[in-house]
Amino acid sequence: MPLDSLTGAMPFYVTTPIFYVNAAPHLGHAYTTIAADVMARHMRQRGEDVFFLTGTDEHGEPVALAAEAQGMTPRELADKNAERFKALMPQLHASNDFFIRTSDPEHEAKVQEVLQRVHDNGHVYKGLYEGWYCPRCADFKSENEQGPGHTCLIHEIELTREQEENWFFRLSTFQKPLEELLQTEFVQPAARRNEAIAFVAQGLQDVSLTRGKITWGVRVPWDPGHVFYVWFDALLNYYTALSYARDGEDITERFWGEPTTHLIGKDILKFHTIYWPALLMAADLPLPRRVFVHGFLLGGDGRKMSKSLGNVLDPFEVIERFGVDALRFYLMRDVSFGEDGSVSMEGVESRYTTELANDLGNLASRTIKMVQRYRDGAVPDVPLDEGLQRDFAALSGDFCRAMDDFRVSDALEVVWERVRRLNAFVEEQAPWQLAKDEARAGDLDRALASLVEGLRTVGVMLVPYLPERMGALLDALNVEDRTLRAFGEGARVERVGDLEPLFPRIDRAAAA
Ligand code: ME8
Ligand code: MG
Repeated sequence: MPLDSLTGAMPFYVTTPIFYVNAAPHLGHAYTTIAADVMARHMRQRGEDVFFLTGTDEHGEPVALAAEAQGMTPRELADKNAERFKALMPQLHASNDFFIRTSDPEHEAKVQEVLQRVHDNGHVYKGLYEGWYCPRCADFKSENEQGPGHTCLIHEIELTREQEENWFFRLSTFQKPLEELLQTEFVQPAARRNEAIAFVAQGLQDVSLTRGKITWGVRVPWDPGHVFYVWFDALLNYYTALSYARDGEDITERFWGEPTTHLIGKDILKFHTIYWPALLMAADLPLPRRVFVHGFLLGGDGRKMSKSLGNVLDPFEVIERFGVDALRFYLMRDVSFGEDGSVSMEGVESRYTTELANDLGNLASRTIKMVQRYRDGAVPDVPLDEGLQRDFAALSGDFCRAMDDFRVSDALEVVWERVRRLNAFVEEQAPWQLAKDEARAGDLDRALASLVEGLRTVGVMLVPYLPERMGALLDALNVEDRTLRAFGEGARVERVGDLEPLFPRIDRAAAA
């Protein structure tokens, strides 16, 4: 894949949801962050102009209630937990370009500006609201969003009956434009788009834009007794961040709209695929290109992860035992991205052993050792094996197409087919046999050169998934240029150096 120069780079903006600071970071938060990071790193390798945003959602009832329960002020709890989410990013090797907190004064001012415009454009009115409310979702639930006895389907807690005078957002007037929007590729994958279509088909009702009962939020400029309902404040983070993320520079024009992809979990589909585009239309702002909705990670028993069921996979424990790259790889590989899937420590261990240590780790160490043993570390500069060349011909295209569609698991499988192909190539060629026969020195040269080029190709492609370990591999191959290049294209590896085992065996007793 030839690389554009920086002048031709396309802006690419990827976001994660901003996470509630009412609790500590967990595997679900890590999952979305890793997937967004894989995409951001991949696009940078293609030479694109990338901005990757994550952060924390600090206002509203979920946080106010949790703070009260812990005998803290909301701000104290937010400060404490925002730090933990901020610290999570380097632990995951996430390469986010900014970390937004919705308590940032710049964010708050911009929220007021945008929502004042929504008001002035005539999309807001005062009315009385009564309904069933989940304080943990910060969401009013319609009849078909409720479990038996007025309970929350997500949090399995009782809903409260709330009545208050609020400012309303005229969501209902966006029925038609939303129906049309949902006929496009705006929501992906298609199964999730159908969920959004079904929701709109029930008929949209106006929604509360403000709350009078709580004070922990962004003040409503035209009615200072109210704060904005947390979801409107939160959704706007994707837009506000661009105005102040870079010191002294407003990058909104560069990244907002067509370059924008929101990555979310399926639990917050309604807000991102219905409320959010309607709000943007009401504020005369461009829409993002797409919302990609991923599935949920479940416990090893296929049930919702919960401490009481004892089926929680702790990301920090995985990192400690297997390394951060193993966590990243496992989550992108074991659960087909977009769908729900069960995860467990046994699953991590099995993928680690069979794929990372055996398939990839062995390929790398064998290849490097053979070049050292038979050619003193110098990679022969000869034409590459034609069969292998054919088997790699479609790789870059297939890989980039999958990535363009945010199919990060499919993209990984496309690479893994070649990892397996290279292992088969070692067996077919049996360089250790060729090395015994002086007359076959040319065949040995070709086999070694082809293996190294194959290893370089997959190594570069896997950097977004395994940034740390592929960094070590490419260092050993003396590859400085880590932009995407097809097999056989451009400068070849000249010398290999020593490489420690990429994925050392984990001693079960020590790990347990
Ligand atoms: O909803 N599997 O924040 P939140 C996969 N603040 N992903 C999961 C998951 C699981 N089991 N559990 C959580 C909020 N996630 C709002 C968002 S955005 C403007 C405001 C991930 O802390 C997934 O991305 O509850 C989900 O959408 C998100 O965490 C919810 O995080
Ligand atoms: Mg949640």
